[in-house]
Amino acid sequence: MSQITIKSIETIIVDLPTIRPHHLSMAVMRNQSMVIIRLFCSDGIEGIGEATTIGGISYADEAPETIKLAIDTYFTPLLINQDATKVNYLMKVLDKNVSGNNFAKSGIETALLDAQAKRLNVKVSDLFGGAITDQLPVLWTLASGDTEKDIEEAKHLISINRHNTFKLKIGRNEPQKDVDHVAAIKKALGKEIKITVDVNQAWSEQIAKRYILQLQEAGIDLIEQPLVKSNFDGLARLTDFFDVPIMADEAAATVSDAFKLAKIHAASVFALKISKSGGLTNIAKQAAIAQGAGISLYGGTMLEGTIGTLASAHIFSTLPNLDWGTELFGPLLLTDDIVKKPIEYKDNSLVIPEGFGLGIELDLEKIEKYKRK
Ligand code: MUC
Ligand code: MG
Repeated sequence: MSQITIKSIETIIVDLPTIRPHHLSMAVMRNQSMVIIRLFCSDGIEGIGEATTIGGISYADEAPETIKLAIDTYFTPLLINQDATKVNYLMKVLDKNVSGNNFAKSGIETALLDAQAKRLNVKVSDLFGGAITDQLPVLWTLASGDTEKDIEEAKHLISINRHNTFKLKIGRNEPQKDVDHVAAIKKALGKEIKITVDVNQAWSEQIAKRYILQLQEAGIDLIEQPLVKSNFDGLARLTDFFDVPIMADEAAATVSDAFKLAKIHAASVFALKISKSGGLTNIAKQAAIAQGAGISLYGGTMLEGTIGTLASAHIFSTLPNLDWGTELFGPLLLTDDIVKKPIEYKDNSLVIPEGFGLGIELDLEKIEKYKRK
């Protein structure tokens, strides 16, 4: 059989408005910019991928424009005419020749896996031993910037059975103001509703000690990334000190971060994201480290659209220790979609579609409409 090769790679920046402003400690999002990757192979199969970050270059050290440039200028010449079926080999070539750029690598690996799974008539999750479940629990982030609006939003989502767990983004205001905001929402929604908070690295260790105590007393279920991502020892001290579980997000980016954090038990939970880790295969490796260390898992998002969200869902669906569910709500934060059939969300969960590969088809008219000119 003649070799199946990669013929061309197209990258498209798509800008989609959000349904409301989304307030994080480092940025306020009013739209989301996604790099969509179309990888065309000699057997006529197209693999689709997505590389997306948050708030331009404020969240991570890659931005939509640098992701597109890195793929077009540096990744593509390394991949063209190579065997499209050798995903691990191609990722090794990229790792050897490209330093960092994990978001871009994740988008390319997604496209390669989508193509390979379609070629074999299986789902992407089947390439990792198969899904344990076809439905993943999904929380919603309340981040309108206004306490009353957040309460109203949560009550509505609870009433239509779309979400029963909420994450609050804090770290943008004075700590006491943020903690009062969280406590007011917890009180309004009641004991049954789980609330987590994401500080996105905004606190020093001393501030964290003082205010996590208040959050714990208010009944908050999980504290995400209170300290700067490089402070692994500080995170370990907080994990040891508090009853409320501490989750590493920005700190737990790569496989080697997972190993170093696990070694000192710096967190009780890891937030996994395909973008930070450089792809789905690395998520499986991080998950194995966590499992060995008795650390729970949470399926994180970089607020990707449907493609990145489903790529994440496929790998998360194979993990036995996804104790904290997921936050794969990215497409619901956007006013429109660029695939023919949007993801179904029901019973506080995301339903992974039937169909080979990721199980989606691009809507090329929508891509044309939202494509950055
Ligand atoms: C983050 O740091 O977790 C995930 C959900 C959300 O609202 O923001 C992201 C980023
Ligand atoms: Mg986070």
